Amino acid sequence: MAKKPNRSAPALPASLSAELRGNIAIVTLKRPHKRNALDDTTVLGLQSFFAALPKDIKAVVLNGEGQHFSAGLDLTELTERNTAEGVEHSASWHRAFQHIEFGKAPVVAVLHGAVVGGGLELAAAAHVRVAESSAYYALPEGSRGIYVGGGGSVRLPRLIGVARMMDMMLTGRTYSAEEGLAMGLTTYLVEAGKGLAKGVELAQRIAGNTELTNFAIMHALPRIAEMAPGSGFAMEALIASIAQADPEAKGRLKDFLEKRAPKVTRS
Ligand code: 1HE
Repeated sequence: MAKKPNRSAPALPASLSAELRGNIAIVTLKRPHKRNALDDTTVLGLQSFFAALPKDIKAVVLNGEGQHFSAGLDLTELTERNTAEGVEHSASWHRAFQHIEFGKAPVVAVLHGAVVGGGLELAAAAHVRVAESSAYYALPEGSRGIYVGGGGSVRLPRLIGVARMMDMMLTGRTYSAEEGLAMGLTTYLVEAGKGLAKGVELAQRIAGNTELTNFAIMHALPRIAEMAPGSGFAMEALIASIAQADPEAKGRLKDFLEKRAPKVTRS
């Protein structure tokens, strides 16, 4: 285990690093020699980190060292598993990625190079995806004789639809960062080398929201989106009323009405 980054962040394996910068954390996949392929240690490390985020961290940036964000599952670990072990392995990814998607703070993934297989599943668990122009998306599982196991069947169809995911898996089709914009994989497209700065800028903006609003957006919105309209409207009304009763929200609304808060402008 590597030493702790600082403050009260959990200890991480050598394949991950974390920097705590004010109220945001920057987590980096650090296996560039293996193209940031996700082995069990790294997946468990991600789970530990996101499960025990220091209390004052309000947003996280997730990126990868080297030429690629992630080559997906570490295929060397796959060969020895029997069926029961395979189920547990997939479940371990589900647990880890749940801590990202439904954790304590929104996550901005910064993508470049290969974002493939389990790497794309990891990116799909983030809340915002910044893609440098070099990024490309693929699901090579079909050609490898395997199947997504990191929650891809659940998360990716919500982003790109079942038909597109089927095509990616069946034919091995790849999409560029730019094509990903129209599809919903890329949230922001930036030039090569500009991803981390953009990711940090967005994370800082997210960290400036109230905790209650960020919680509602992360935890309630995806669930409400799946509800039947009747239940969804009722749930939305309840959450809206809880949010606006927060003294922090009241203060912010007052600030706007008394001309202390910025207007919404198109920059
Ligand atoms: C790996 C892996 C890996 C690289 N597992 N070792 N993922 C894939 O099918 C993608 C497989 N990887 C690639 O297609 C390419 O490596 C890349 C396009 C990502 C990068 O190419 P390149 O030319 O920069 O690197 P490389 O020479 O292919 O790889 C460098 C080393 O990383 C090499 O090891 P070395 O010991 O020969 O130096 C590679 O073997 C190693 N490497 N990718 C293990 N994935 C929860 S289920 C999810 C299911 C999936 O994710 S399936 C998709 C798996």
